[in-house]
Amino acid sequence: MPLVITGSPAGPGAAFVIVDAPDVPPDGDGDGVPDNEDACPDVAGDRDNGCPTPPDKKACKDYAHYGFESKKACKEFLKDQP
Ligand SMILES: [Ca+2]
Repeated sequence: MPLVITGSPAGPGAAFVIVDAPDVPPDGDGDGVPDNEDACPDVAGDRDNGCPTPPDKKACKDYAHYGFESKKACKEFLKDQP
């Protein structure tokens, strides 16, 4: 848990107060999915796992970029999309 040292409200010369900072997990790509839960921590994504939705079946050539184990898994995901 990170610690933040803040100045004492009592003013200069008073003891410092150490408080716990809110424990916000890092989100390197800024997509709102914390890195420890993000299957694509380096790519901002719109899916629940933090990975982007492939625009079409051709994009499944780069299946790993979209967080899939295989091209097949990518295509099956797209099949279920509206
Ligand atoms: Ca991500």
